[in-house]
Amino acid sequence: MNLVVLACAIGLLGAVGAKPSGHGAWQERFITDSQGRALILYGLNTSSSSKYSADGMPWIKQADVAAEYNTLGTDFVRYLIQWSDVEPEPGVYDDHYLAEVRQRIGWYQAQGYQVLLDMHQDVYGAAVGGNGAPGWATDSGGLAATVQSPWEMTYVQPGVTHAYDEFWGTRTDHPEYQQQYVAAWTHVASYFARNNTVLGYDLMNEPWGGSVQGPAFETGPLAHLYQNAIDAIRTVDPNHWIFVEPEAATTNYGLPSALPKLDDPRTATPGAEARIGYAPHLYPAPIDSGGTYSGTDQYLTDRTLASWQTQVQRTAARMDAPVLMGEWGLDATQDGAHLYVDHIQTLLDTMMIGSAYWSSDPGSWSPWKAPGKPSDIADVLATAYPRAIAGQPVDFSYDKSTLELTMDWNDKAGVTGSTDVYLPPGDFPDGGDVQLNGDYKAKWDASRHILSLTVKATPGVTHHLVITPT
Ligand code: 9MR
Repeated sequence: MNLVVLACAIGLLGAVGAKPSGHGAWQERFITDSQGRALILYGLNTSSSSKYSADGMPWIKQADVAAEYNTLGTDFVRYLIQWSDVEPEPGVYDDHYLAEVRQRIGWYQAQGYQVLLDMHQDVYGAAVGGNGAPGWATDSGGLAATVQSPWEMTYVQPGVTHAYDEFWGTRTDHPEYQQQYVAAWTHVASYFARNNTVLGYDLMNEPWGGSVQGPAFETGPLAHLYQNAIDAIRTVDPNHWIFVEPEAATTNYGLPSALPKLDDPRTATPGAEARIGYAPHLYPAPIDSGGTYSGTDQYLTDRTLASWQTQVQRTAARMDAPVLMGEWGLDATQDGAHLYVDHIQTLLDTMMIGSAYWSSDPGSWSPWKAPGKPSDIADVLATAYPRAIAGQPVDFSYDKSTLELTMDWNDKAGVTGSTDVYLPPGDFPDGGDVQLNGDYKAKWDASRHILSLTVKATPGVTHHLVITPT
C-alpha cells in the first residue's frame, strides 16, 4: 500500500535505516503447535477478491488450494473475513457466511494448512469508499468521502476521518461501534474455538487512527481495543493465537511501533503461555507503489528492510510476542522482482519468522496468471523451509545457489514429534541427503515433498542439520 505518500503528508516519516542484526536466536518465542513444535508458516493472503464479492467469499475453489500446495508447498493462509459480512445488521450474525468460511477452512485442512482469520479493512468500510465495517457502523458525519487514486489517499478524506474518529472514541457519538466490533470477534471466536485448522485471529488489518496518529494512537485507542478484544475472545476461546498489527502507515515502511505489551488472560492457568503474536506488514515505498527492485529504488528498499527488521525485533521483544509477517508482496512483473522475493525470503529465514504473501488473486502480483496457471514468480516463491521444528530453533537458512538448507536447534522440554522440512520439487526432485549429528530417523514423503526427521534428544548438544539434493 502506498501509505508513504500519506505518512509524508502527515509528517510521520523520519529517517529510516538501521543496522540489521545477523543470524541468531534473537527471539525466544515462536508460534507453536499442540506438540510444542515451532511453526514456520509460509503462505499467501486469500484474498483481495473477498472484499468485493457478493457473498464475501474469495475467488478460490477447492482445486485451487490443492494446486497451491502442489505449486508452492505452502502450509499457511491468511484468510480475509469482513465485519460487514459477519454482522450485516447490528447484533445479527450471519452464520451462513461463517459456515461458508468453515467450508473453505476445510479445503485448507485437507492440504495440511493452518488458517489465520484476518478481520480485514481498508479505508474503514464500503460506505466511505473502503471495505470492512458495515454501513450501520459508519458515521461519516455527512462529510465527503470520495475515492482517490492511489486508493490509500482516500484515508484522509474528511468523511473517512470522521468514521474512524467515531469508531475509536475520539468522537463520542457511537461508543457502541467498538463494543460491537469486539462482540463480533467474540462470535467468530466462539464459532471456530474448537477448529484445529484455525491458527488464530488477526484482530484488525492495517489499523489507521483517523485524527489520532502514531504513538498516541497505538498506545491509546488501538491498545485499548486490542486488550478488550483479547479479554472477550478468551472467554470463549482459551487456546487460539491472537495476532495484533501496528499502525500500518508507519510500520509498513520500517518505522517504529509504540504498541505496548498486551496481557493474555490464558496465563492465569498455571503453565499456560501467552498466545499473542505480532503481525506487521512490509511494503518498502518503491515496491509498494509498483516500482522496480533496481537502482535507487533498490537502495531505498534495502534501507527499509534493515530498519523494518530492527524495529520489528524491538517491538516483538517488548511485547514478548512471536512474529508473523502478515503481508508482503510486489508487482512481480517489474524488473528485479525475483531478487526482491529472494531478499525477503532471506530476511524471513534470518529472523526465523513466517509470512503471508499478498496475494493469491490472479494477476501481476500473484503466483497465478490465471487460476491453475502459475506465473514466473511462482518458481521463486516455492522455496525450501522448515515447517515445524521439534525444539528451540537457533538458526536456519536456505542457499538457493548451492541448494543447501542448514538448520540448528536445541531440544526443549515437552516438545514431541518430528522436524518437518519442505523441499520443493524444482530444487529437490528426488528428495534430500541428510547430514545430522546424533541418532535420528528420516522419512521422505515424495508426494508431499516433506522430509520428516525424528531425532533422539541429546541434552546440551545443538542439532546441526544440512540437507542437499539427492
Ligand atoms: O491489492 C489491493 C487492491 O487491489 C485494492 O484496491 C486495495 C483496496 O482495497 O487493497 C489492496 O490490497 C491491500 C490490502 O488490502 C492491505 N495491505 C496492502 C495491500 C496492497 O496495497
